[in-house]
Amino acid sequence: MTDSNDLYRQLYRIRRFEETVLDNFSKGVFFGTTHTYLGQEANAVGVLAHLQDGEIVFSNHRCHGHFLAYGGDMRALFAELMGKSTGVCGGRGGSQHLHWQNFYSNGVQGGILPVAAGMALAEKRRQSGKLVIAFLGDGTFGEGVLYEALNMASLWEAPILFVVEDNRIAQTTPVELALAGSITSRCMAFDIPAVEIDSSGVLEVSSHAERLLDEIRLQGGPRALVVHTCRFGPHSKGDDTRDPAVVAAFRRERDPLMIHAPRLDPEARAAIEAEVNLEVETAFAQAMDDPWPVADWQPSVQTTQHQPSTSSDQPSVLKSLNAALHQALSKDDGFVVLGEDILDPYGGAFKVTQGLSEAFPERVLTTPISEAGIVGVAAGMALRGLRPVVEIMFGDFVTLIADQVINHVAKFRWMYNDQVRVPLVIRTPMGGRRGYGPTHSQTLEKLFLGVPGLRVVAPTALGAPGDLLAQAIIDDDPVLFVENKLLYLQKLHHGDVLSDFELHSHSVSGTYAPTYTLSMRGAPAPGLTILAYGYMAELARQAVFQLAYEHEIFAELVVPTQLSPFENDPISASIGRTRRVLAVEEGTLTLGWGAEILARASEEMGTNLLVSRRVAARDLPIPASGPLEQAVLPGVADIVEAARKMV
Ligand SMILES: Cc1ncc(C[n+]2csc(CCOP(=O)(O)OP(=O)(O)O)c2C)c(N)n1
Repeated sequence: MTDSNDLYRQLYRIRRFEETVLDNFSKGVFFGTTHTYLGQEANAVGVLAHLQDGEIVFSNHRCHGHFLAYGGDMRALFAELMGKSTGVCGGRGGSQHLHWQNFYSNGVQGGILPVAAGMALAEKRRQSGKLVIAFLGDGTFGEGVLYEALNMASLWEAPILFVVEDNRIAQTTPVELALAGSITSRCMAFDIPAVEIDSSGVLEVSSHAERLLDEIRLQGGPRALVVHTCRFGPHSKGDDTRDPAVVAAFRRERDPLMIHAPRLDPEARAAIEAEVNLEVETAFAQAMDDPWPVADWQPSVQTTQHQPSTSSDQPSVLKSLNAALHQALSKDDGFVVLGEDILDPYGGAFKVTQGLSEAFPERVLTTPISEAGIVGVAAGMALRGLRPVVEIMFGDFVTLIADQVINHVAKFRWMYNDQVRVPLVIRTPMGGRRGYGPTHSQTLEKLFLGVPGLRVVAPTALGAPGDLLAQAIIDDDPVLFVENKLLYLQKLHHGDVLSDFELHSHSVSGTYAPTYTLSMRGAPAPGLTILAYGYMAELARQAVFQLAYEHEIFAELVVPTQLSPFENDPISASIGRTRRVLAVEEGTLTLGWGAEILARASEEMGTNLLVSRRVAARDLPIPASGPLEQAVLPGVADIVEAARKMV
């Protein structure tokens, strides 16, 4: 157990750090935002006093105190807040986004909690005996994803301590205006044993935390510590709407330093304060002198060509994907599959996961209906070295995972300055033509195109979707793997179907997902480039055939399997030859993928581009009725008609 002097030193370090930050914000030294921990120091110090080697801390926007109590470097923290290259994350993260050793923080309320639970589950799976501590505030109890995380943490007995710092206010909103019932009972409703204390005393926080952490280590499962605490400063820099008399009373009666100080010898206390004052001054001055980072990251793209293998006996797309999952799971016990209703005998809504749970019962997890939570948990597992594959039952529900994908999964590597990897695959069936109606038929991947840090891949029957999935599974970075529903029962092409076509596969460096080009064998040079992916590539292939035989229009079809990051080389090579481009997609027309294709072509070619068009779904929800659905979604006839207008 840490001695009293040391506890005081830690409390005082945080206090002086935060005061220095606030003072200097008003002088313009810092930029952006900050959320200081003044008044709450006892929580971080008391809880983290019991952290053991290799254990994990996940924190939120108010993370400086947690970071310093974890053992983080003060100069690096100042530097991070200043945006300097010596910062904890090289200036990429700033005040709310820190990562060092086993410490992580992110500034989106609630979003970290499934990730933290996933980390705890990864530690449990590998029987490391290590636990996770996750800090959150009372206001975060308004976020739905928190309850997904509590549910899964309890259900799967994740070794995690939720530390709720209940300072009775969220930004400017008092808890009375935002929270019904009690935080402790909410935790207990999930069968998570919870202890509630009303204290700013570091010893009291410490003794409760110690007991709960010991319980987790001995018995497993989650626990919660709910601490009524007092925020002394503004929410961030100057936004305190509370009555100053209330805050003054907190400072008089609930100051963790004043509560703890009488336990120290006054001389020892003065010496500690002098040492810390010097440490803070020095760290601040060093950070001020530290260099600014240089933006020197460059994507590198090179194109090479290769022929795909050909064999006449082809499985369906579904079988190919299913086989890839079986193979991955049999190779390495770090691979896990999570999703709703994926257990056998049902085997998932579209059967891509069939047979997996029977063969690998320990590593195939059926989940609650918690799309955001599942992705968060899987992200936590991925951060701790597992390789999860998540199934989102219908692509329409990617709206629910957007925060996890965009603000967590895709950002971690970059904002933590390349120190982590998130080897996570999110598979999902997309698309219409099955009469499932407006909320189960959409093509929504365009919402995720252009999200930095995320690879979006769409297999076709032209290549081997299973190989593509296998590559995605061993990718160290996150992949959104979009499977069009109509492709599932389609046999992989080669042999007969493609005998009329010349097929090339282009692999661009930096990705394993090829772009295919396809043109009529023995035909004159194509005068039009048609671009399509996923199932639309199938319809476009039929259109290319029809255009050649019925209209003597020869087109080259370009089919990327990686939609994002956007790989322009094979596309622009084709458009450079034909000078005409038709982009075809199943998503809605406006602000879609095709718009990007046309914009790139026109930027590159200017007036050399003779004509460009798009074929896409109408800007309408997708109706269930067959004829209505057909009228909304693009078909072969639409592609043929558009092409004829262009040539
Ligand atoms: C999803 C989300 N919504 C809103 C915000 C803006 N915001 C940042 S902190 C905060 C208040 C959080 O309150 P609480 O969880 O009680 O933590 P405290 O600030 O009191 O430590 C809000 C609304 C955010 N960061 N993330």
